[in-house]
Amino acid sequence: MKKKFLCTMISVAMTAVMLAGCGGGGTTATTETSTADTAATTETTAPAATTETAQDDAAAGGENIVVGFSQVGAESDWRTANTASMKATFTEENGYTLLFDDAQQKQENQIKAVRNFIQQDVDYIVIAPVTETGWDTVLKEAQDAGIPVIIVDRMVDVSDDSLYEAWVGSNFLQEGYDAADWLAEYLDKQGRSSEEINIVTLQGTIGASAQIGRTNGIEEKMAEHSNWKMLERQTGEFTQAKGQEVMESFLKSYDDIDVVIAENDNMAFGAIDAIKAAGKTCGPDGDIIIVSFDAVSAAFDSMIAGDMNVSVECNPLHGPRVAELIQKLQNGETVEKIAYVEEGVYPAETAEAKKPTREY
Ligand code: GYE
Repeated sequence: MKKKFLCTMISVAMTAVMLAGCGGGGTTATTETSTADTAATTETTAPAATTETAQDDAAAGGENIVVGFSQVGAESDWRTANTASMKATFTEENGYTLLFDDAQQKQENQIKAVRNFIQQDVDYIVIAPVTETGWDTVLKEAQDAGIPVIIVDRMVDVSDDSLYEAWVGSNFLQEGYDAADWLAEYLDKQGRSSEEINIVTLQGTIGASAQIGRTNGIEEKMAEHSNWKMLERQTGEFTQAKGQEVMESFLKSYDDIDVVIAENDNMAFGAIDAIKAAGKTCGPDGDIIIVSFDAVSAAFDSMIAGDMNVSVECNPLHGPRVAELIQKLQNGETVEKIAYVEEGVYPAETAEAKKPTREY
């Protein structure tokens, strides 16, 4: 799309070094890291293949808009749906060439991917950042290269907001409030609003906006409920396996857990497995109340099965939203710097009716 002949030539030259595998710099390392870890990632990440696509597009003077997307990883159902949304939006038919990089939950991989995109002189860089901090330097590099950056899903915490054009994602603090408000109402209906309520929390990746907002939202609301006691919080890294592991240790430490707050559905699934394995019960008719976030399709199955009490929605379908931002920027229009998506709360009693309407 860009007609920067010199930049393209430099980019092609650097790419050639990278493909030949004889460079010692960060770009080569990105390729190796991304391809070495898992076979599955290699397929989706395929740095060499995506590099060739960018080259081809540039060489052919292609009119496609080249978008480099640095994705967090594939840690959850939410993330899978988010990746699918981006890939379904940024297609050749829609006028895009997508360079997709899976960072496997490591910020260092994301930084390498962004540098790779800069070297390839993509038209736009889109980042779903693992954590909020640590972005100033690489975003400045993108800005100096004249490449607009869009942040999606989690936020970045940078000293200068002009380092990115726009952000679109969820109001994670509001999600935390919504979860706590649902719990207060539920306990009230059960006549337990002054009983001591013991809570444990499985937190997301520490430093990720989804973790910070949800933890803080609940923490703020705790002040309104003097009978709520947070026994412990620990990260389950947003994965089912870690969620299960941490829940197993919580169950060993405490025999009187009333509520599990899992900062995403996959950790809740892990926690439910741990609870059942320990011979305890959970869900609307069980001993332990399960409060979760995301409201992915499998959470509705879990609610229908009677295991989960509620899931606070977090919408991952950001592909079209990012595309709209890019189209506006292409037309020289101003875009909203910060845009939140609308979300709901889905308690178990709504699951059966709502499940067929869910898109992810
Ligand atoms: O809740 C979780 C995923 O950042 C909103 O990341 C996202 C979170 C989501 O791993 O399932």
